[in-house]
Amino acid sequence: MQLVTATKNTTKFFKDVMEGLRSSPKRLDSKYFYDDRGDELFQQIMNCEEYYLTNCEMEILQTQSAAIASAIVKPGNNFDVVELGAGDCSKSLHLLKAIFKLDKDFTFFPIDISKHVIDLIQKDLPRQINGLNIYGLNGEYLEMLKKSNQVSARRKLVLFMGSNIGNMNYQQSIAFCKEVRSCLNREDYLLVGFDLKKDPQIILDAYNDRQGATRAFNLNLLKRINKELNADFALNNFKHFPVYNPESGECKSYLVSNCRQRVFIGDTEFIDFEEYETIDMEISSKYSLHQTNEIAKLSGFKPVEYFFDHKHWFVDVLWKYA
Ligand code: AVI
Repeated sequence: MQLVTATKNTTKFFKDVMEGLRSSPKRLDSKYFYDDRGDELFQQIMNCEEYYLTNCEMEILQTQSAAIASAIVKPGNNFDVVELGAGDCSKSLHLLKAIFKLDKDFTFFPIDISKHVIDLIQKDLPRQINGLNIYGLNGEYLEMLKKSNQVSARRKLVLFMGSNIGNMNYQQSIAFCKEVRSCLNREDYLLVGFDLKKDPQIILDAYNDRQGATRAFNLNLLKRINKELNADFALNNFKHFPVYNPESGECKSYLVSNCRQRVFIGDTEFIDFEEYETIDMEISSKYSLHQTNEIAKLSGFKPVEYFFDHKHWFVDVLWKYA
């Protein structure tokens, strides 16, 4: 059974990679960044001085979790917490603790694309919150959110933090939030973490850290393709190149081919690159507060409370099903 799943996942990975590299302009899906090494590199990014997002949101959760919890917990009206893209849970831990103080009965459903991450959460989180019910779900956000509905019919708080929504463009984020809403009910909430527009240089630096962690994170996807799909990307032939457009709020990471080259993927398939041809690796969208309200409205939610860090660089907004 496990073998069947592994083959299916590899086939999907292969299909997505080939489709992305055969399109013009070339692209790869950033959800594939997160193999075991990718998870490690993302941890390194989060510890980089330039990557302010984690610290901003951590400050919000450390200082305002009690307020978030009290907006949601209603005596006698049980609910569960679902986290889309749970990662290491270091931020949500503060909120989970605050909720647990008010209501010990809820189940936490962490959802993550990385199996490694879900295994770690299931092992470590009970040590931090003794008695917490955890039901880990490894897979794609929406598929697993639907699965959580099959497991429990309770009211829900869905967490979509860490600016994960930024890894979509504006239209995609609306479509995604609509899909999330279609899995929810009238009394449900969504807590969304948005990285806000700010000095463009600060944003660009966050995706071009001096340590080279973000560069390694991007190149690691080529390494992963080499390893899992038997490809022969020469990593030195690609340059990490992030750009930020302060008008659209889109920060995009590219890998740029240094030379004309042919890359084999498996024994028979190959992809040709022109000199300076790009691979679009990732989008990290930044928003004004007004735009976050528009996304809420257009996807069927009503913003009920805003939680900012002290610099107002980041916001976790509590939306209610409307
Ligand atoms: C996960 N996501 C919100 C991160 C971001 O900021 O877009 C991923 C990342 N990519 C490069 N650095 C961090």
